[in-house]
Amino acid sequence: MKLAHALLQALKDYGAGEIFGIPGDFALPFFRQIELANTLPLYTLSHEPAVGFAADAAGRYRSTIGVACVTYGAGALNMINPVATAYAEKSALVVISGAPGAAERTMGLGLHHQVKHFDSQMLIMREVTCAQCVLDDPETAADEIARVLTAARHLSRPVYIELPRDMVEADISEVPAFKKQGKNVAAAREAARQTLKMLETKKQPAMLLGVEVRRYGLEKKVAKLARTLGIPVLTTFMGRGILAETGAPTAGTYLGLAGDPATRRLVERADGLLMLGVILCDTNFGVSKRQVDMRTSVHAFDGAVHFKHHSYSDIVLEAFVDALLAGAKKLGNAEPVTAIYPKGLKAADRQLLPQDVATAVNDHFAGHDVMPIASDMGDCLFTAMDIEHTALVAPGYYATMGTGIPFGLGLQAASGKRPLVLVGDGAFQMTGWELGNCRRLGLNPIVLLFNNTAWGMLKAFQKDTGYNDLDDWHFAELANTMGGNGVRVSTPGQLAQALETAHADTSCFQLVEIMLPRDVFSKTLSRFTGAIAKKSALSAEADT
Ligand code: S1T
Repeated sequence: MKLAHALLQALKDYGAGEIFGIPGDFALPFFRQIELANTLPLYTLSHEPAVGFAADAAGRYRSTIGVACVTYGAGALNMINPVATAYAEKSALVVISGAPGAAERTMGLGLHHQVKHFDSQMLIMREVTCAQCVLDDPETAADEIARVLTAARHLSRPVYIELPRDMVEADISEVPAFKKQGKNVAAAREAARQTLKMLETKKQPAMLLGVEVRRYGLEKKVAKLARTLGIPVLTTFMGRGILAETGAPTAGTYLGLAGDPATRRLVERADGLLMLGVILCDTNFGVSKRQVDMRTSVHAFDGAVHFKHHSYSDIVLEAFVDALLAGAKKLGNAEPVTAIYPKGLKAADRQLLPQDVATAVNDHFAGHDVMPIASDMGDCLFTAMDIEHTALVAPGYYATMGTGIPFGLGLQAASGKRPLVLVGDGAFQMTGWELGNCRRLGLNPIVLLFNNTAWGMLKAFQKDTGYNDLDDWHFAELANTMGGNGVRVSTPGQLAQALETAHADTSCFQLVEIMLPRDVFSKTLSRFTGAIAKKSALSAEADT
């Protein structure tokens, strides 16, 4: 069969639900086949960073692969940041790039979009992906596609497929079907037995969940495990939103000194901590008051289970969770600990503050269905920690801006659910314009734009700086020209009304521009920056 059709069918069989992309002459032949074959819907956007973020979000939501398709050079290299985000945050993003054909490589001329040499792009992509291939041989193409897509699913990391434009209609064999990772059941059982034995002896055990629980589609199983064990269940900052769609109660998100003290103590005072799929990084543990004691923790991550001072390698997370489920029994006697979120915003006629946005959203969710949330980096993400626990896609570790709107578009394309998007004015300046594609693509997110006319999070770190101030772009007034509705609000009453109006109008995207003071931040961000400042002061003192 034609290589293009074999590749498209394989993408679908390995879990993709759509393709995001921007064509270019090196990719035109493949885009033509995408349209003719109609195996997967194609969403074209305006700038490749958004293509990568949207595809990543779609894969995260589905716990499978997301697919981004771009042209050689200018397109693919424009997408390095989203691919790096996917790598750091363990997301199975598949990048397909058009490339020069064999004849063009022997013309003896430098080609447009080429960098140093023909393989420059592959060399750059190697650094931000876990597997790569060039489909330049019909004999090996099918197995190469299977190898790379399997790596994406097994390792939950991005992969790179380079497709020379003269190979799109080459005749190749069918791509071998996806095979789930082999399970080292005996090792998983032994690790689970030891884990449960340890937890049974503890007075204050707890469970901390990270992104791999979502990436490998294990939320239902982990929710059942949580209910059986009957111990407090929390998520990391990056893992926020995990279990939300299972209805299992969670005790909130562990944010160290940036979070609620009672929540913090559940993790830091746990004498037995079971960490599933948790990335050990600074945004998850950087502002801990008391470092997690790895001697009394079990950490299952990246295909291994680390137990006190030894590790079980080659244990896939699902096998470990299955083994825990098989042997689990109730450990705690206490009722499950459920986090409480602020509600009841008074419609007073006063300046809005970041905290009010979370309360207003919780009030709105109380009267309507909870919405999945896509968030950008900035105080909007810290504010999200006070919003009801719901499915959340956010750059909680790699922490890049520009994700919010594209994440929202990818989330809605994959889920069919209308998302709530949280974005600051600085990040909106980067990729907010992708909203202009909503009418053509049939998407209608509700966007809450935190407009403090500044790179506010940086001002929280450096208060007396002028270079972090931005102009007021009056974003709400631009919404209509982009095919949506926009409104600017400055008081709690106006915000509550704007949420109701936005919810009622499903005809197009709704942009609610929330005017906030430049130097007032959410409680969580204030505590986060305060904790960072205290830690750096302490380490500076220690050095003297
Ligand atoms: N560029 C990109 C692509 N990502 C980044 N994270 C940064 C720069 C650095 C950076 C932050 S937070 C921040 C910047 C520039 C300001 C965000 O401003 P805005 O979107 O308006 O949100 P808010 O005002 O709520 O902060 C992180 C710390 O590295």
